[in-house]
Formats: sequence, C-alpha cells, structure tokens
Amino acid sequence: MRSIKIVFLAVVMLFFLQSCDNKNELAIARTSIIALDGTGEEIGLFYATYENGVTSATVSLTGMPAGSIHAVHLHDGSCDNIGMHWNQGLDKSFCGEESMGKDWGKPFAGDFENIYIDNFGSGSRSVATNLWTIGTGNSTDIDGKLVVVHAMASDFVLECDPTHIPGHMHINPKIGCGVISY
Ligand SMILES: [Cu+2]
Repeated sequence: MRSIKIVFLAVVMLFFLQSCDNKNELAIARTSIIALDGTGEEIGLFYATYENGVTSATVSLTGMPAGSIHAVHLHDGSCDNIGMHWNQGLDKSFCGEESMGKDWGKPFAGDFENIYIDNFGSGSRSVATNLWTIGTGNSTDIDGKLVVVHAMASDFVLECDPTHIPGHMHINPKIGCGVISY
C-alpha cells in the first residue's frame, strides 16, 4: 500500500514538473490595429504564436491605398502616447544580430517588415523569429508592446548601412496602432 502511494506521488509530481516547464507550450498573442485618424476604424490584425522558442507573427492590413507600402514596427508606450521602437530594452543595434540562423538586418529588435498593399487595398506579411517571446515575462516578451503601422516604408537596408547615423529620426507618420495582448 505504501509503495502504491509513493508511485502515485511520483506520478503527480512528474505531471506538476511538466506543467511548470511551459517552454514547448503554445502561446498566442493578438491585437486588432486601429486607425490613428480618430475614426476608430480597424485597419488590420496582428496574430502571433510562440512555440519551441520561435515566434511566428502575421500582420494583415485592409482598406489601404493600392500599391502603398507600410513599415510595421513594435513600439513601447500606449496607443495614445506611442514611445520609441521596442528594442528589448537594449541600447544597441540589431543589424548584425542573428534571427533563426540568418541576419536580422534591421536596426531594432522590434522592426517587423514592410507590408506591400495590393490592388484591392490589402496586404499581409509573416515573420518568424527567435528574438521575440510571448508570455515569458522577460525582456524578449512582446506582450503589451505596440504594433505600429506607418504611412510609408522603412528602408531597413539603408538604416543598417554603416554610414547611416544611428538614432537619427525618420519622419514616417504613424497611421495605425494596437496593443499586443497574450
Ligand atoms: Cu515605428
């Protein structure tokens, strides 16, 4: 009887330990992206999953001018008061950093990509990276960060050129924002 109890306890503990190790558990984060022109219109969606150390994020935009290109970055702050580019709280360039074994090629950890809009006013782009996490609570966690859509494209190649002055501000109006929620 005593040995059965011990075996039972061991099994319970094993389950408990497994549930504590959520590294391989799927985490999902999302937000709708709202126009910043005061209409409150939804102009897009952000959806991301985090599993086995990799975050796969998709941003889709609708109702945009045909043929336009829009930079999307993660920012700190709130949609009423958008802060700087989210950079894992680090004061360094991510141009030379690796993501998924390849060059990240963008100055900030939170630089998403440019989204190309088709003739119907829609466009989407997906990014998979091991630079972001969801629900880990550490500096790489994108939960609570902002998805910001800009009026124009970002030239990530130029921004990573060694002759480019770091920290120099690019005038690219913000047209949409959403708070990533896990
Ligand atoms: Cu931005």
